[in-house]
Amino acid sequence: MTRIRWQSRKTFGILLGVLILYFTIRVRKYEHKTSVSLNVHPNEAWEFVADFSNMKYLNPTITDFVITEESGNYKHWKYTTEYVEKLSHWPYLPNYSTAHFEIKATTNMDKYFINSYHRTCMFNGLYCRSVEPPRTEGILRLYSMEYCPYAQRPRLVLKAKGIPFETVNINLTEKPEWYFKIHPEGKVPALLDNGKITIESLDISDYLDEKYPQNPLYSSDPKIKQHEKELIQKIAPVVSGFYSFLLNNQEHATEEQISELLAPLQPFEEELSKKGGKFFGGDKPNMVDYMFWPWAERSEATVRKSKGQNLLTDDKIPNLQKWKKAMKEDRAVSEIYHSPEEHWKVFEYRIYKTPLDYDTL
Ligand SMILES: N[C@@H](CCC(=O)N[C@@H](CS)C(=O)NCC(=O)O)C(=O)O
Repeated sequence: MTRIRWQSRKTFGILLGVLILYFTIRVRKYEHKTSVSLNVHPNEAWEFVADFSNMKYLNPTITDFVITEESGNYKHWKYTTEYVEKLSHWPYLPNYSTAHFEIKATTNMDKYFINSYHRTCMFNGLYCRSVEPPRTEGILRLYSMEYCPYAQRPRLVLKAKGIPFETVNINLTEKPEWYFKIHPEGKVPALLDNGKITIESLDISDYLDEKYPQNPLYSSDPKIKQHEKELIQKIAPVVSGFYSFLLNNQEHATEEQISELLAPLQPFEEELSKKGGKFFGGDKPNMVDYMFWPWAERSEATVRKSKGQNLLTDDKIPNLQKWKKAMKEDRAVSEIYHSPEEHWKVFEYRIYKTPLDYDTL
């Protein structure tokens, strides 16, 4: 082969590669933000755009679809659809896509906005890429995971303060790529407030308490507030003692492990005894109560781990045990409470790799 022929083959190969790459990347993820203005009554316009079968007229490459979820009202409609399309520039293999559609009317309902976010599975469904569900304007979004104790903290704060919010649960065993733009390590929780992202459970909780004045969760006295913040810092050693016992493979706790578990609880036991109240916040839970609660809720799982050996008996931490009972009655706590059996299934999965389906827990 002459040098010139070899060179042109190489150039052709590179060009072909670039073209394939371009089409592959181009069709993987796309987002439509369309504003439609139709010369008909707003209700008719709404009915047109809210019905995915009409999307086939707007996008003739769609060959089949099914609606898997829908919710909302005439002003704001959301639905999820799974559809098959043969893209005009690559019609040889069908693409399987999931799309979240959102149709929103302007205040005087003369215009409708359609936002759609798609997850396209290319090459006959061999390769998929997920796309974040559509955001709702003006509503806080919490990226969470139902059984994550850290995410439970801001969820408790949101509930306790009655702040409306939407939740996007993240699959932490198969993190979606788009989530790394929200949290660089792909951890939950994260809060999105009108484009502003806050991470770390404590920072999110403090941010919410500062921004929403209803039911303040810290004392208005700076000295007491400082003390409350210091107490919150003492939760970390409780958490590490808890996990070092729970996530090891032994069945029975040694005396050393029991004291490791109990020692960091002492400042909290003493605080409750000094206060003489039901909660760290006195007669109602405050930030200390809510930041501490997720691990108290999980503490009964230690009984299952140690095959019935109760490590945290009433005589060792009488005030904390009373506090736990009172906390279970709190509205915010009870709304998102999970039983020790459920928590134990999650821990079993982490310790023994027992198969687990979070959706059916
Ligand atoms: N310091 C963080 C901890 C958050 C955290 O560790 N979250 C866990 C779930 S409970 C997580 O996202 N794990 C996934 C990972 O570490 O990749 C906070 O307080 O928000």
